[in-house]
Amino acid sequence: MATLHRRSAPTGEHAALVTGNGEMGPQARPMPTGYCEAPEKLDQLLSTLEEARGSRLLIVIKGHPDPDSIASAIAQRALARAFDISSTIIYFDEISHPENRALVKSLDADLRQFREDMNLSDFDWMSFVDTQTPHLNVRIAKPPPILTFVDHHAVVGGFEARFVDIREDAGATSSIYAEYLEHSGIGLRPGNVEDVRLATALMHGIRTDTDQMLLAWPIDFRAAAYLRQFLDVDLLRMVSRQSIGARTMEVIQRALNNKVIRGTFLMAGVGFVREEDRDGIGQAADFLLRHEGVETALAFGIVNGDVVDGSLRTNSHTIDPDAWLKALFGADAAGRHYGGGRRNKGGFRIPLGLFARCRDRDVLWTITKKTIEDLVFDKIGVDSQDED
Ligand SMILES: [Mn+2]
Repeated sequence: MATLHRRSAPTGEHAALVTGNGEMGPQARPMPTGYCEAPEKLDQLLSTLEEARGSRLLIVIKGHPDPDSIASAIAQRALARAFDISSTIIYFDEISHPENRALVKSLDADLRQFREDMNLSDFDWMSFVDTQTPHLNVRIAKPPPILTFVDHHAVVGGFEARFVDIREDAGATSSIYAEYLEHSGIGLRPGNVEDVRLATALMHGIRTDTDQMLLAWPIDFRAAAYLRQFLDVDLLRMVSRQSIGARTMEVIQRALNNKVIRGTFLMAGVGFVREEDRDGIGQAADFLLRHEGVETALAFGIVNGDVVDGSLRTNSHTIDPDAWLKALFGADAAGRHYGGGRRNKGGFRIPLGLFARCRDRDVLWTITKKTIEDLVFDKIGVDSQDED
């Protein structure tokens, strides 16, 4: 009679790994997942960091910090630290999403928001993580040269950096950083509180950017396999709890009320939205994409009274959000595109300029809504006058 042997008990194992206070159970030992997608990139990165040994590094998060950019920045700091490089992580736009504020707080991540009295020229180098372009949002006399640029978005324009790693077949920048950590020998240490937090942040970044692994690529699964052994599952559960704030709920409600569906395309103008609630537009697009028969959802509004802000989500095989939004909205005089994105999602921001001074908000919204709807419906080839 055959006997079934289990390698380990299916229950209780989770508890044996890492508990909330970072203590390790008896089975914890880093487990190699065995495959490095880009060993040559890793070698280049390590020699680039070696060249910068002992220097001062400014790690830049552009746009509103999100889980992927936050985790990637912390990982970049950890890698740099192994070369005695001291790093400061800086961001410019508010951390608008309550979950992301909770994340930064529970990671004790020491991110600094840019202030006028900071002298960015004091740094020897800059690193950009999870950002499509390597430009600072502020003008400074002498921007430090770029040491590293790591991203998973399609690149925009040319630039110079010592090390560039752009992988469009990665669901998250966090996955690329997990690969560096796993195969560099710098790696994460089981039970080390800071490393456990970093692993948890990277996992959260990957899950967020891949729609909870639904849109994950091989590198994302490999990263998750590596990170799994270091995770603080309680912390991960806490930071990924999906509560929706009252004001976001209101934006979603307006999107539902105003939705217009043409074929498989859904558009929803949400009117005026406060700067701190702008993430509600993206969440509205996420939600509306679940509408039966809809393949692409676009939600937009006027944020802060002066910029048209929109989010596109798609399951369509024929719409590439990055190319689609760039072609639709074009670029400003300096050649910067109003929109961009990656495989399944994208966004755009169009300043209203002089029109932001229009005193009649209803008129301003009507013009904005009409313009965006006409442009989009022209592009997808339907008449916006058609009724549902
Ligand atoms: Mn990302």
